Amino acid sequence: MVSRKVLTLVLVTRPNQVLLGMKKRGFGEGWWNGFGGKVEKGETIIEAAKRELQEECCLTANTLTEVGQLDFEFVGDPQILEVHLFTTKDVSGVPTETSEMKPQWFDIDKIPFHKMWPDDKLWFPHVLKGSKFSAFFLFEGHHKILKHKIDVVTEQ
Ligand code: 6U4
Ligand code: NA
Ligand code: NA
Repeated sequence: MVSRKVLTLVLVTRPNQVLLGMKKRGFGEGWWNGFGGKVEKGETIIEAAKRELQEECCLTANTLTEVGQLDFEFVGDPQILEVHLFTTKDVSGVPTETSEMKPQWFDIDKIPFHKMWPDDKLWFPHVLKGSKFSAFFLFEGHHKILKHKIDVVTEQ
């Protein structure tokens, strides 16, 4: 049976820069990524996105804008990961390293795609333009994309 696991991913931006975190453990360890994780029972997706941002880098999101959904299938695994992607410019606090993530600001022309999930280079340009989109990726292992499709919902 195909099941879906719902996750969140938050990109914090400021002019010409995006905040990424080096994942120190677990899924995606060793790669730079936005902040996020599993939606828990009894919370909304937005509540989960805010909680994970707080837990992983000590920032409070005052607003979040939903910009896209990323669905990931892995060959041999019946579980689809459904990742809800948000952006925000409006946060309180200071990015702080935690046991899960080490945050760092990157210039948008110096995003370290070679040390990120391989799908990121495909959809980041849409986010940076302000487009909304829905995407699907079929992975073999964690490094190889066999198929992908990105549908832009609102073009910018
Ligand atoms: P626990 O088990 O509680 O430590 P949790 O923090 O809930 O885990 P985690 O860290 O496994 O969840 O969440 C994975 C994070 O990685 C989510 O923010 C979604 C994100 N993610 C998963 N696949 C991705 C991919 N292919 N590209 C990407 N982000 C991905 O950019
Ligand atoms: Na996480
Ligand atoms: Na979590």
